[in-house]
Amino acid sequence: MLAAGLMLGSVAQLPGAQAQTPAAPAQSTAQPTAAQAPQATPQAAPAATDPLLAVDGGPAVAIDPKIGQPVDGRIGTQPQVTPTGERAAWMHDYLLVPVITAISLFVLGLLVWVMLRYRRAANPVASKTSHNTLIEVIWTLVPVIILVVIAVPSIGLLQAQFKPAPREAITLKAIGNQWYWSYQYPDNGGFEITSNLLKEPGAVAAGERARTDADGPPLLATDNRVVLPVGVPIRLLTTANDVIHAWAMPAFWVKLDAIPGRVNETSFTIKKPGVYFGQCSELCGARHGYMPITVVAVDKPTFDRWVVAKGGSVKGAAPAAAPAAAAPAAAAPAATTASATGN
Ligand SMILES: [Cu+2]
Repeated sequence: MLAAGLMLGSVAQLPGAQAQTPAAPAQSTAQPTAAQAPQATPQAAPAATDPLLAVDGGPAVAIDPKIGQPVDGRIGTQPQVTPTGERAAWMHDYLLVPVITAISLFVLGLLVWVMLRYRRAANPVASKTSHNTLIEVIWTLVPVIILVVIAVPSIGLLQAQFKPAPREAITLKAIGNQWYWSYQYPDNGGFEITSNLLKEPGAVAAGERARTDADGPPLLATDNRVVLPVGVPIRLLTTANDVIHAWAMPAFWVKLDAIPGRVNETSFTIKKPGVYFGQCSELCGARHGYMPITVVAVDKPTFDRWVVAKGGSVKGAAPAAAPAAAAPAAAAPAATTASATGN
């Protein structure tokens, strides 16, 4: 509550601007905010009735300890679960690493050869040669060819990483705050969730929820996970409320700055259901290391059920009978939140 009070205080100094900053639930999953503003905190009731929507209103998905998180002793990139990520990992593993390895070994070989063959004892009279046209042409042309060979797939990959999402994409807007992430789903009624680090069992106050292994690794697990559908293009928008953050998810090959007053965009499609962990990757202050990102990728029907449970709406779907009845009340303030937050 203190944190919420401070944040509200600071918001008041900015006339009109971002009056609905998702300030309230900064530190705790408990809901001390009910009495405040029309926040529409999406801890919707239907969640409790659906076993799939058990954990903090998110689908319960088993964590594969080898995918979507760092693994002890592993070298290289995390296993990629998006087409762009697979392409980038291929380029790294089968083009860049072999080229740089060959160049390094070649230069090392030349150095060793020069040190042995042309040391003073073996070669007392130094050559006075200062030019050799053939060698100069070779050592100019070969690097040019190497760079062109790298550039061709590299430019295509760069383009793929920032290709605008197709029309039917689902939008996830990630908003960086000191020091947590909040998320909006503008294509699904604009509801919002807030994602905080789950502290270790020894570090929580009495009654506060602590991390368990089912939540994920230490410093990476969050209370409210981002839920996204598999096989559907995702349009990721990032922005921030205070300083520059960066939304980074290694298994998706995504790292995008979140800048106050500005919206950045990229897109990706998740191929594999699972739980994926990432972190803020822009030094954003004292607790920069404590604003992790957790994404649960599920099939589209499960995603749709989660959206409805959160008070959101699903495009193209006829409003479901029972849960939708509760939705409009929650959805309306959520929509004003989205528009007031602007960008
Ligand atoms: Cu940050």
